[in-house]
Amino acid sequence: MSTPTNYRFSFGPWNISEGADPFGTEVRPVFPHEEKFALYRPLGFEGVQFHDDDVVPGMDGFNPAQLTEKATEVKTMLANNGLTPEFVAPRLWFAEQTTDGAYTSNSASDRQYAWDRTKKCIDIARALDCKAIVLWLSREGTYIREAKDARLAYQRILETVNAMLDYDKEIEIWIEPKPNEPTDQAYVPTIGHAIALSFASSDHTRVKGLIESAHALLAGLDPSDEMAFALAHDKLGSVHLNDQNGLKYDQDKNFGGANLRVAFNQVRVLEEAGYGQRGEFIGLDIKAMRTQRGCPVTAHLSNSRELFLNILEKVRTVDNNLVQQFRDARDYEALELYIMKHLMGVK
Ligand code: XUL
Ligand code: MN
Repeated sequence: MSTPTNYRFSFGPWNISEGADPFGTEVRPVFPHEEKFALYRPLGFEGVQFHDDDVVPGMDGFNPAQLTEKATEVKTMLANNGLTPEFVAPRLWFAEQTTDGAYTSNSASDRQYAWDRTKKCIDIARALDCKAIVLWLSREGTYIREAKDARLAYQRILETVNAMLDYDKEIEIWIEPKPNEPTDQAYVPTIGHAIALSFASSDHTRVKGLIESAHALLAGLDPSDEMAFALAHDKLGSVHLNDQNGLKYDQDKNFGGANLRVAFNQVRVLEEAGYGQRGEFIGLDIKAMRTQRGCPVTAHLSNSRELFLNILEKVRTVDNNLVQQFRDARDYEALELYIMKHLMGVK
C-alpha cells in the first residue's frame, strides 16, 4: 500500500469476539481482553475504544479507590503496548436496572443507578487519562410508544448531558446515535438529534457525535451525509466505520463490504474535511463472521483497515478538476460514469 497516511485507527476489544450471537454460544475459545492489547499495533491500530467494564470488569461491586486502582493498571498496560484510549462508554444495557432504559427509565431508582454508573465511567476514563465519553443510548427508547412520556425522556437525556458536563469540566461527550436495536424506536436516532442536544446543552463545544455507518444506514440515511452534517458544525468526535446490507439487524460488516460506493463517499467526506488532523481516530466497529475459524480472529479488522486505505487511494486520485467541470456543466450522468469507472479502475 503506497498511500502516505496521517490517519490513526482504533477498535474496541469487543470487536475481537468469540462469535456468540442471539442464536448460539461462542464458536471460538475465550480470548481475554488483556491479551488483546498486544494485537493492536501489529494489526496497524493504536487507539483502544472501551466500555467502562472493559476497563474494570465487575465494576458495579467496586468502590471508587478500587475503580481507580484497576483503571490505572489498564493505563499501564496500554502504555506498555504503545496504545491510546480513545473513549470510554458506560455500558447501560446489561444490568437488571437498565431493562427499561437508563436515563429515561420510568423507575427513579433505576435512573439513579444509571447516573451513578455514568459517574463511575467518567472516573474510569479520567484514571486512564481519557477525556472522551461515548453515549450509545442503547435502551433509551420504547417498544411501544405509550410506555413512556417521550418529551420528558428527551428532557431527562439533556439533564444527564448537562450533569455530566458539570461533573467533570474537561470531558467531551460523543453521542453515538442508532435508530433501533435493542429498542424498537430509539430517542436519539440520528446525528441531527445528537447535535440538537449538543446545542441545547450547557456547553455545546464539549458535546459532539460519533457516527457509525451501519447505524446511519439503519435509519435509512447516507452515512457520508450524516458525517458531513456533523463536520459542518465541527461536531464529529469520531466514527465507527463498518457496513450494513439493508434494513435488518445491526450487522457491523467489513467497511465497504456491502456497498463500496457508500464507503468511498464516507472516506471522501472525511478526507475533504481534514478529519483526523486534530488527532481524531478512524474507529472501526466490526463483527467477525461467526463462521471464521481460529483464535483470536482479527482478519476483519486488518482487512477493513486495508480497505479504508485502498479507498483512500481512490479518493486521493480523483481528478477534482474533472469533477468541477462536470458540476459546472451540471452533467451528473458524466460525473457518475467517471466515479464508477474510477472505482472500478477502468480508463
Ligand atoms: C452498538 C454499538 C456499540 C457502541 C459502543 O450498536 O455500536 O458498540 O459503539 O457502546
Ligand atoms: Mn458503534
